[in-house]
Amino acid sequence: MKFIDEAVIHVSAGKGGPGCVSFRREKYVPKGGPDGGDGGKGGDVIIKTSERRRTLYQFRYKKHFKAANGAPGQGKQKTGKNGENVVIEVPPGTIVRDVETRELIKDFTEPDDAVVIAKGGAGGRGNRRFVSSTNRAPRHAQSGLPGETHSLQLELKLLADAGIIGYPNAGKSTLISRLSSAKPKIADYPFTTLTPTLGIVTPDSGEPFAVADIPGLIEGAHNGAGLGDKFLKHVERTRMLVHLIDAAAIDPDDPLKAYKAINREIAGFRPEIMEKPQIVVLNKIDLPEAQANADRFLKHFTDYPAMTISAYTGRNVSALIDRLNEAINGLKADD
Ligand SMILES: Nc1nc2c(ncn2[C@@H]2O[C@H](COP(=O)(O)OP(=O)(O)OP(=O)(O)O)[C@@H](O)[C@H]2O)c(=O)[nH]1
Ligand SMILES: [Mg+2]
Repeated sequence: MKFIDEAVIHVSAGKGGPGCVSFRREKYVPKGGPDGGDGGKGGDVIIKTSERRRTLYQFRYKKHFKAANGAPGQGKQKTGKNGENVVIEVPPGTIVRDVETRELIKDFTEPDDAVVIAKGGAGGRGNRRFVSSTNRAPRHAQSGLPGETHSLQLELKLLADAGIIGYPNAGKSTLISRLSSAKPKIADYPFTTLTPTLGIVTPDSGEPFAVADIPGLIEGAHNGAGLGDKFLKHVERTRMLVHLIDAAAIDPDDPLKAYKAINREIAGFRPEIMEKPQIVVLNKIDLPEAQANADRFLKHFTDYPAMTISAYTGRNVSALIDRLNEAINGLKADD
């Protein structure tokens, strides 16, 4: 099961600055020699990996990247300034291809990797470079060379930063449709979602992150019940978990029953998963009885941070985004 994030960007490196035609002017030297400097080199476009980036979401709005042109050469043999480079940050794991030929340009596997993806044009030579035995006062200079331009296809296999687990019908798909622009099917019966849905969440501050809805967990899942352990593997690859619980369906006599059952399934599949950070979210708080049930649940609950929301009305959902954002940012890069 792979989620692919994609973007097309257009990069152009800077043009080289033109060389300069100039002659020395000095007192008492009526005919100074040529002293026109070279143009500066155009800036490069560089792509580098950064652990700060987790998705290609940034390229939804910014698709064009242009490095600065080199400055013209000047008299007194002064070379023009080089154009400034543009550095584009992508998450490790990003693959760069030529849009037209599909040719692989670079597979960024390393966390600190940088490649010049479009080279700036060389600056033109100034007139002093054209002095020869037959031409001591050349009156021409070169113009700068154009920079490279490319249209690039970026691809990234996305891993979800947070996985939403919980019983069928808990509201996982509803929540992901609230958190992101994903539009999974939502319905009032179990096993509506048959494959994980990924949504990109854009918090008020900081990097977007990816949340996946993990379908099909029920009692006995790790032994094959329901959709079985098909998607438990997916849980393993997320960095943290959101355990979503239908607060209206909490058993008043045994409020933690459903919660514990899901945890048993996960622990039965792979106990290490329980060591991942988790936020317990009691959903459907808008329904009658839900608040009273939630109070019963939360009364003695200390396993993980917990909160109540309504994915349906949106109540407290932005607080959940803040908490997820904080938790994910607090994780080390290799978690
Ligand atoms: N009142 C209320 N209903 C909700 C809330 N969240 C989800 N629902 C409803 O609960 C039902 C199930 O929601 P889904 O989002 O499909 O649940 P799911 O966890 O994705 O279910 P599966 O895909 O079957 O595992 C739908 O009828 C939703 O409209 C909520 O906060 N309040
Ligand atoms: Mg669903």
